[in-house]
Amino acid sequence: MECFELRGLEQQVVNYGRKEIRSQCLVPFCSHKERGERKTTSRKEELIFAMSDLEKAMMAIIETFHQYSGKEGDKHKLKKSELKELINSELSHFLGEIKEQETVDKVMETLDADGDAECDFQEFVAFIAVITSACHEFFEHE
Ligand SMILES: [Ca+2]
Ligand SMILES: [Ca+2]
Repeated sequence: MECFELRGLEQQVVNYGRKEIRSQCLVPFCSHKERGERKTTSRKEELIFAMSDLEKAMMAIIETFHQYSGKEGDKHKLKKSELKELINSELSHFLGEIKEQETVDKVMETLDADGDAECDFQEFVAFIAVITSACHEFFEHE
């Protein structure tokens, strides 16, 4: 299948995260039963249907980022309020709830590698990698 070719796949995935997934009504995240009942009608749907759990998790990272980054200001960057909302809504089991503005400031300062006072996707992925690594340590020693 040509959509599995490595060349251009990265861009396809990025485009997916930005535009397509919203209109796909979260097909990759629905249950196996629902998916089984759904007829694949397009190449994009076939790709989503064929994705592994790891690939779906990667798509979830992209989708989640854009769900919050698109709320205010630059649609491709998280400002502090968007970052806070994302952490409190999507990472509460791993990070707990952020209440103090001071904590938000500190988190942004830590994540903001290029110093523009916002968190872009690359900075966000680095953040997810750090949390995932910490979870790995934690669950390894459980
Ligand atoms: Ca934004
Ligand atoms: Ca930044």
